[in-house]
Amino acid sequence: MSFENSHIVCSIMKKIFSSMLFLWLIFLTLSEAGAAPVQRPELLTQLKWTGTSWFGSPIIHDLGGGGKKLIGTFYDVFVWDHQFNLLAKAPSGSGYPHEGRIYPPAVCADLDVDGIYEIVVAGSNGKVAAYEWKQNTLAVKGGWPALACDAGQCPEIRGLSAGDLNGDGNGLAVFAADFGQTVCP
Ligand SMILES: [Ca+2]
Ligand SMILES: [Ca+2]
Repeated sequence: MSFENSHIVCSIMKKIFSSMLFLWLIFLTLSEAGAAPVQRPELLTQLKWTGTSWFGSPIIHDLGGGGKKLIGTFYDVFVWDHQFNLLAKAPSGSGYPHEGRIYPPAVCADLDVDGIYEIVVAGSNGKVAAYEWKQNTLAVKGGWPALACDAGQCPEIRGLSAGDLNGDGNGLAVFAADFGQTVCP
């Protein structure tokens, strides 16, 4: 390699090295900025005898007022107050609005914008139940449970969501999914 070529290669190497150094410094700066101290977790309580938890994340919501509440969906639906006192329970079973395990995360929203919040859960046999939070307890909403069945099959529901389908800001539609297809109750 001639001296001139060697000089060009060296110059390119220097540029690459200085670019990498610059990126590394940006990375270090961002890492430092994002390394704020995190509060140590504190065990507040241990809730027992709820049954197995599947994929229903706990929900913290005021359900329209009266302080924050903790909502748990396992087989039964539980609502605790902020001090973990049980306020209400909606049981699971063939004679109830929902049955079997509650596999997907629940929907917690005011579906029809009437000021009353609903907790929507899905279980076995295609059942999707909406419970209203009224007078400090859970009451099944009129017209529910809905059945999310398709081609005569009513499977366990594995996915649940809600959205304002037509974008008019008024009301949410609930969507349920089983093994690979979306079925609307
Ligand atoms: Ca409502
Ligand atoms: Ca709408």
